[in-house]
Amino acid sequence: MAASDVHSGDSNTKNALSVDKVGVDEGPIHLVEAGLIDQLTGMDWKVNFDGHHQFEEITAEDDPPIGKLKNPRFVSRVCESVAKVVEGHAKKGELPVTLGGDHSLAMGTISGTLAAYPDACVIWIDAHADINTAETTDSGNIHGMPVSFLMGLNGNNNIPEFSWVKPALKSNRIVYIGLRDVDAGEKRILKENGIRAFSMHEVDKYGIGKVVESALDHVNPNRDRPIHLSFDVDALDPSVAPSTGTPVRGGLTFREGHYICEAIWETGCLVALDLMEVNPSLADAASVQQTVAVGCSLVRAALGETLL
Ligand code: EXY
Ligand code: MN
Ligand code: MN
Ligand code: MN
Repeated sequence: MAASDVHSGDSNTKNALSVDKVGVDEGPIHLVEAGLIDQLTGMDWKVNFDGHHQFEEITAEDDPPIGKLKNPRFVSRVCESVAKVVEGHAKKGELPVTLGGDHSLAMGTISGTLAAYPDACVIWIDAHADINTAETTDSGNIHGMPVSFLMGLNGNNNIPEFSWVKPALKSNRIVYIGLRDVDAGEKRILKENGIRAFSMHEVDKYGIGKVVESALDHVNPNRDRPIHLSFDVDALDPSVAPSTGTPVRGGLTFREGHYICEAIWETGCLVALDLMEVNPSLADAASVQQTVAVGCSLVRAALGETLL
């Protein structure tokens, strides 16, 4: 097997502006301490573990909101750095696995993937669409916005702090699975841009097998484009993955989540993987252990672990 590169990062600060998200930076540490690297090595991957990226925090006074955006300078700085790391590994033919951390990091990981593979497509597994713009966001949390930056929906990214983000993601190169908590402004953006999304309604109606096939037919009809899989654990039902910042009931089962990962692996097109939003601070020890174990298991499934 080719080398994979596992690294972790977090675009979240612990300052007073982000108390709603404190703790998500611990997620990657738990995933690694649970033995993820050894598990992948045991699957014959040659793993280069970058370690946990550390970033100098910016104090709240030095990082006031820009418009509604919270912690904009810090989030941007972390994502830009992650973009360079992912691009570098991808260009060496390695498969970058990024453990979050906050899903705002996908602004970095997908920028890196698209710099290395301009024709890549994105499969985004989430309860949320994460496509609010600086205008439509109510919360100001950038983890609800990365797709809008990747698509250049913020006035072509004219917020100077985010001007490094190239609007490289085309609306027909991203597909969602698992949505069930989408803001009104986001629904409008999805419609206006013709973005294909499979909500939990479609998963219930057609079954996960058909949904994944249709999603691939949309973004990768000939199964020849590189795939970036960005998996937010809150796509899973909270009974399966309770330790996450924005749980929404009615989510994917354990097997539906794993099926997605297995089916993407089977295409042979996977070039980058994110596992995001594991937050060990938000639940009791047993729930944390359960969520971390599911997270490791999803990564293994996406990297070719078979059931037989
Ligand atoms: N749509 C809401 C917002 O923009 O604040 C909630 C976003 C939650 C995002 C999580 C990571 O997927
Ligand atoms: Mn988050
Ligand atoms: Mn997300
Ligand atoms: Mn989410």
